[in-house]
This record gives sequence, structure tokens and C-alpha cells, in this order.
Amino acid sequence: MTQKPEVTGFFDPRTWSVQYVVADPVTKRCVIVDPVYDFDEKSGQTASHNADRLLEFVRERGYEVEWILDTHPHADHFSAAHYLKRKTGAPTAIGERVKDVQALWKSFYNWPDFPADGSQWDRLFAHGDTFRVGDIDARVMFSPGHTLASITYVIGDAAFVHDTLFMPDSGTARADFPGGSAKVLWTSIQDILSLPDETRIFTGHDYQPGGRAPLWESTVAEQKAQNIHMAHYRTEDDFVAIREARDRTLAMPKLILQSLQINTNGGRLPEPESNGVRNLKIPLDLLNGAAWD
Ligand SMILES: N[C@@H](CCC(=O)N[C@@H](CS)C(=O)NCC(=O)O)C(=O)O
Ligand SMILES: [Fe+2]
Repeated sequence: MTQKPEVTGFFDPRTWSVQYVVADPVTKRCVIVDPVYDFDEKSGQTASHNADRLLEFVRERGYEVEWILDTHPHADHFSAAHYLKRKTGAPTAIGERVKDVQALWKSFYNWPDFPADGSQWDRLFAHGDTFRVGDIDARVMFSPGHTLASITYVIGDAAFVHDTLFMPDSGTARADFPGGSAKVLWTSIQDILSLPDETRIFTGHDYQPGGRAPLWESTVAEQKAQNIHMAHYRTEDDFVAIREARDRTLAMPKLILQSLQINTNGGRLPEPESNGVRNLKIPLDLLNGAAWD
């Protein structure tokens, strides 16, 4: 019988992100998936409101955190992995191809001394790696396409797919970031859709189409029948065509240049300079996709 973890989603309306606490209710052990560290781009202020909400929930339930997991280096918000590691002592993990993303952004930010070796995390998962959440079996599938390093965590009957499939009425993730590919994303989505039909799918963002309330849980069967990018465009060529056409219309996420700087470094903020202030570096004219009007 497939094990059923207790999954609690925490929606962050500022970044439309869904963060998860995934627990084995019997052993009271849990993992945190894709936690957000708050950043206000107008003032430059950072905060731990989202991460503290997760910690409060974990405390209330009497859970012990076993892992802090990221599905990929996010391009639209900061990861709270490092903050939560300091607070809980739990190890951090991400997919091993994060090294390729680090190499790319190391050159963009011109950081000659930055170790693009994944040493910023406690564990780098390879495709097929297994681990446990309490007594529940978990495994890792590579799901590249949105980024080079994206992975899916399959924990019991629940798959944390982050930026591959969104809710069926919302479609799929964009594939136009450096290292992204609509063709590769198609293959990753096929792998996710070949999980058992009753597998619970937990997405990493919800952009609330039509202004509806945020949602984040579906099933493989629902995605196969109803996802607007998959069900209506069943061939790879159709999918790639609609995905690339939509990507041409999208502005870059407002925090991409800030986020990759933090997230390729495991969620660490830059060290303070001699005046005690931390600074971000913004490369100019590196990315396309300016929305001038
Ligand atoms: N407006 C958002 C856009 C964020 C964005 O581009 N999200 C990515 C995931 S990181 C995506 O796949 N969006 C799909 C879409 O908008 O169709 C922002 O500025 O942060
Ligand atoms: Fe993303």
C-alpha cells in the first residue's frame, strides 16, 4: 500500500509560491519543501515571515524537521533554506545539476572565486536517489526544462513537482530562463504523468487565473485530462509551440537577478560589507525580455 504523508501547503501571495511541510504523522518527522525568504525589492528589506510561519506550524504539531528541500534554484524569490537550517539544524538538499546552474550564473555575476560545486548544500540528489521522511519512502526524479537543475520529490503518494505542471487551469511553467527548454520540459512532464493516476500532485506556484482563490493540489489523472497545456495539445510539437509562444510574451520575473544570486548560494544573503550592509549585484543588459511599455 502506498504511504500517504500529511501535506500542508503555505501560500505566499507576494510571489504566488506554495511552500510545504510534508510529514509522517506516525513518527512526527517532516521535511520542508521550497520555503520562501521574504524580500521587498522597493525598500531592499528582507524578513523571515514565511519561514517563521513554517517553523510555528512544525512546533505546534510537535514535528522534527529531517530535511530542508529545494526543487530548483528559484528565479522569482529567495529560498529560506539557509535560514531554516540555522533555526532547525536540519540538512539542506537540492538536485545535483545545480552545479550547472551555478556555473552559468557564476559567469553572469563575474564571481571568479565562487565554488560552482554544490558545496553550499548538505546533499545533492541524483536521479533515482531515495531517502525517508520518518517511515515514508521518498525518491527523486530529475525534471529539467524550467531550469537545468529542477527535480521532483515523490514522497509516498505525493509528488512535489514545483515549476513543471501548475494547476490544470493554469498550465505549465515557462521554459525560457537561461538553461531552460520547452522540449526538455515536455519530457519531464511525461515522466511525472506516468506516475500512478491517483498520485497527488503539489505545484510550486499558483497564479490564481481569473482571480480565483489559490489552489495547489491535483492528481495525475486530473492533470492528464484537464491541464490546459497538456490535455489540449497532446503532441510534443504542439506543446513546444504553445510554450515558446507564451514565453515570448512573458516579462522576466521581477526578482530574477536578485534571486539567482541568493539561491545559487544555497539561500545565503551576501556577506555584509565594511559598513555592515549587504549588497546585491545587478548585471545590466544581460537578459532579454525588457517590457518597456
Ligand atoms: N510575475 C511573476 C512571474 C513569475 C514567473 O515567471 N514564474 C514562472 C515560474 S518561476 C512561471 O513559470 N510562470 C509561468 C507563466 O507565467 O506562465 C514575477 O515577476 O515574479
Ligand atoms: Fe521557478
